[in-house]
Amino acid sequence: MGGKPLFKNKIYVTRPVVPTIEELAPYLEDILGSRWLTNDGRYVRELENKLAEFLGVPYCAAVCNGTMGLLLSIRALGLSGEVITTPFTFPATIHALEWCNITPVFCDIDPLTYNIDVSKIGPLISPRTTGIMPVHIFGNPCDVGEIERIAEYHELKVIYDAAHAFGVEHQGKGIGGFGDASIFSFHATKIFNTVEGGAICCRDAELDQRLRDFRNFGIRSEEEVIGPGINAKMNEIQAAFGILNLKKVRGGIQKRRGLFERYHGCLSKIPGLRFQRLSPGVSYNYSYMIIEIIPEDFGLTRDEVYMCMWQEGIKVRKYFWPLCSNYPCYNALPSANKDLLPHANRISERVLSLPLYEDMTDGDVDAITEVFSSCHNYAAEIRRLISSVL
Ligand code: T4K
Repeated sequence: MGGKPLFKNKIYVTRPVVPTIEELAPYLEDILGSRWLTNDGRYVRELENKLAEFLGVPYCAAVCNGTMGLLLSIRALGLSGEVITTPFTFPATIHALEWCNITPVFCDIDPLTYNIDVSKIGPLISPRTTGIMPVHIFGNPCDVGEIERIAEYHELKVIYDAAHAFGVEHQGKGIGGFGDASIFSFHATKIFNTVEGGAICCRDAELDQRLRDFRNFGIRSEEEVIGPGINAKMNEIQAAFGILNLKKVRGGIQKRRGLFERYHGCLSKIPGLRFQRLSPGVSYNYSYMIIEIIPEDFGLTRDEVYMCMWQEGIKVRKYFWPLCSNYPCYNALPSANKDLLPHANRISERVLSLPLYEDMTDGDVDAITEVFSSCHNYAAEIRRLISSVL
């Protein structure tokens, strides 16, 4: 508001965990010395074994990114026609369907958990439906029990987009163990990263083999190509990065938990702010700090608060706005009708993702929450000022 920004050095919504040069150097020496750089190398194998154990899943195939993980699973499970999914997600979820010539059918979300509203899935099932692709949004597990029941009854496949849910457990079970397949993202912005990368977890040995073939052009052996695969391989340097970062994940989650709880403590005192409701029986990964702003009670809209935050050098993000069903490439679909997606449209206009990462301090959290207090306390003045400059 004309003063100096609170954070001279901007504070981002997230920062990646990285290994030290000293940690990485022996791996690089080995990889460069052996000249085995990719195509099912020993470090990819080692990472996959470690991930399967960490995630508590029978099979885990590493891929070059989460989006390719979605595409491979869709193809390997033979989905076609229509797939029911949530509009409240990152574009990758919906684009993956579109890239496989599948029509996404948008289902509204639960206004408290922000996950797909399982009670609305049934009426969307048509003779063309072959699967459901829910997202454990911000790492919060979907109603996996009910989704399994619906899928079994209607003989549908389930692919979970678990991009945000690395390390999450649902009733003592690793979240990657539900559905026909679950996809994790290991992008730099995730709590576990391999710079870019991802993995597909499943419980079926045959499917796992098919996914592994598909990620390498469909090549099963030098003399056999089993289908139209693609190149979705992770390379050895990414895998080494992952092996090192995996050691830091549990500590990272603990650190994030402290920051998350501090945010909660401070923000819950301010009127007009609401938190995503976490599913019961969940061991959460604290990957995102999401706040919902109720303008009538807070005094400012989400977009007004966003402007204030950016002025203070706090690079909050509007995850996930715009809503996928409102993108020009999807808004003509019958299921994209705003009247059918009231909760998703409202939540998308109200949420903000706040900075949350291991290197943050309690002082950072206190400073950010202080800005929220000021926004609320001086809402009328701020609104006047904003409208005078726009
Ligand atoms: N499904 C879901 C539900 C997903 O959320 C995603 C990805 C996917 C599928 C697909 O998985 P991948 O194919 O990506 O593996 C970011 C990520 O690029 C994206 O992976 C992620 N979701 C999404 C939620 O967040 P942007 O466009 O917000 O990224 P960007 O570049 O604005 O980065 C956000 C902040 O992170 C920056 O302001 C600063 C910090 N940052 C970022 C990078 C790349 C760093 O500090 N260092 C970095 O190297 O999408």
